[in-house]
Amino acid sequence: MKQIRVLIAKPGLDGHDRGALIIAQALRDHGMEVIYTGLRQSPNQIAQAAIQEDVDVIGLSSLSGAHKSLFPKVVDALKAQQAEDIPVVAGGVIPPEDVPYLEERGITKIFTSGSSTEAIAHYIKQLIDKDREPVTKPKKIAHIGIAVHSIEQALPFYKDVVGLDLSVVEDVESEQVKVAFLKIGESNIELLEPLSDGSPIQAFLTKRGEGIHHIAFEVDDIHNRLAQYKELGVPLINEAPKSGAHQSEIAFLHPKAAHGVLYELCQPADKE
Ligand code: B12
Repeated sequence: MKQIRVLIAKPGLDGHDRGALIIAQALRDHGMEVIYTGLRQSPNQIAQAAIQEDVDVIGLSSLSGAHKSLFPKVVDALKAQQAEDIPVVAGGVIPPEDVPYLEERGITKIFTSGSSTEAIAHYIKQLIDKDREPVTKPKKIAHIGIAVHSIEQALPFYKDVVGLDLSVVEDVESEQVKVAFLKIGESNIELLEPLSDGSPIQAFLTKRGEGIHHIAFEVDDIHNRLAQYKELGVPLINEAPKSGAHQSEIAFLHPKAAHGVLYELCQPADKE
């Protein structure tokens, strides 16, 4: 695979160059060749530089609030010069509500403040190298795990009031927990009762009391996905899958990866 060439550009009068310089250095550290235009470039100048330098991708940075006007102008300038095949990614201080508009106007992906440089480099590599596996969405929410002191005492609410059917109750020795699954549409509510004082569920109950413990995503590529998340710098509780309920393979991401939510990846027994 040839070295990826990236043009990092700052359109308009914006003088904030810290983010652009950090991205330029991070992409170099990831083995890319980076050309930085410097400050105060017009959309036409950026398109011309991209063509002359024969880059694979353009990265725009804007913190001044002019992104809605300037980013689409770069896309238009590329089109006017028959160079619309050069993808444009962008970042900076960009309110989330502007992201759909910018993507509709031809910006391939927006990375807002706080985006990890690993995720940006990974995205660009995957954008250019079609053989790399893209990060795909999980298939569905497999279940929502709820920590309870006693499954027996919690069941009447879920069965008799909510009207859910109990599909299975089993012990998961690896987690020192007894689980009960209640099917709801394509997903399940999973009640979790500790089997011993050493159970992570007992620790959760002691610290926080009963309540939502985790959300599980169903995946069919748990090994690859964990490797991919690791490459993206996602903090993982389990770097390799372990056994979960119904012989599934499971792994937990650290809640600091996801704004305080504990996520589980869950691959049913017959997948992969
Ligand atoms: C540092 C700073 C400055 C420094 C700039 C130093 C420099 N050389 O960059 C100084 C003090 C000079 C400055 C001046 C001004 N600033 Co100022 N500044 C900031 C501040 C506090 C942090 C910006 C920063 O460096 N962040 C760190 C970098 C690493 O983050 P980042 O750029 O967002 O980059 C990340 C992502 O966005 C993304 N990314 C960024 N670029 C790219 C590009 C690509 C290709 C990709 C993939 C990703 C990507 O990846 C990075 C990593 O996650 C922000 C507030 C904020 N919270 O953002 C205000 C802020 C940007 N400034 C602001 C303003 C108003 C100004 C001034 C106009 C103030 C004034 N009245 O004089 C001037 C204008 C300067 C100018 N000539 O343009 C406003 C902008 C408002 C707006 N957008 O509507 C902000 C948002 C503050 C605020 N809340 O009001 N500022």
